[in-house]
Amino acid sequence: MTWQGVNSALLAMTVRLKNGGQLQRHCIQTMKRALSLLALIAAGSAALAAPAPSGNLIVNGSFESTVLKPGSWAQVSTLPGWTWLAGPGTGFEVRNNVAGKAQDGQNYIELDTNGNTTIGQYLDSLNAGAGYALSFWYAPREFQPASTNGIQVFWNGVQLGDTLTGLGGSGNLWSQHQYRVTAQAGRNLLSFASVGTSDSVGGALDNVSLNRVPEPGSLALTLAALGGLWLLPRALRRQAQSRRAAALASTLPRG
Ligand SMILES: [Ca+2]
Ligand SMILES: [Ca+2]
Repeated sequence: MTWQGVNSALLAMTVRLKNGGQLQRHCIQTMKRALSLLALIAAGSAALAAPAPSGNLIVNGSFESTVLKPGSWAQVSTLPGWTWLAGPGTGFEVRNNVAGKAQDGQNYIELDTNGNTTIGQYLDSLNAGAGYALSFWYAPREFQPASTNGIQVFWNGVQLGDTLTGLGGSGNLWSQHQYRVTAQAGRNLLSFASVGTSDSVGGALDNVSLNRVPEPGSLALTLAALGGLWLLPRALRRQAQSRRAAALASTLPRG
């Protein structure tokens, strides 16, 4: 029987028992409340169990698709997942553990290729209005001043946070940066730009990830339903006690 069927049956019972006692009506109301709570639990569980995109949604976020000899670097015209957006030339500078180690895997990229460059990744399958957790790692170029090491990150053309820069030490001194972004309808664009002195040395980027943030409403709904399930037996016991007390009082002689 469907939920609508159960509800209709309960309504019919209520009509038939219209001239019945208060006890019967209490029973019907209690059953309806219990079924409503079960429906709420089912809805919450379905929302929680609904398949949500999982894992890193960025293609080639660690720049490992390019095969390089260890300790070497190269400028390549294409980089899987990524699009050259602006800057001198059209190259991506990929480095395999040279002038500092990668933060993840073997490769990372330097954004000031032959000059300040902007690269990006288009994302066409995000859910409009949904939240996503963006994470990436940045390092200033070793032994270079902050004036040449800046990078900026943009979500759909809007800069996230401040310009990242710093004085480079020995090797890559990686730091993680995280932002919460919201997807717009249709195509979304994550982009990175090198800024500061345009001189072919600059900030490095590695291990870019974007993951769907679970919607808190689904979790809250399920927890509320489970809380109601825990409280239900106590509520039913109290109603039964009230009904027994009322029934006993009705049998006592009136003074
Ligand atoms: Ca990497
Ligand atoms: Ca630079």
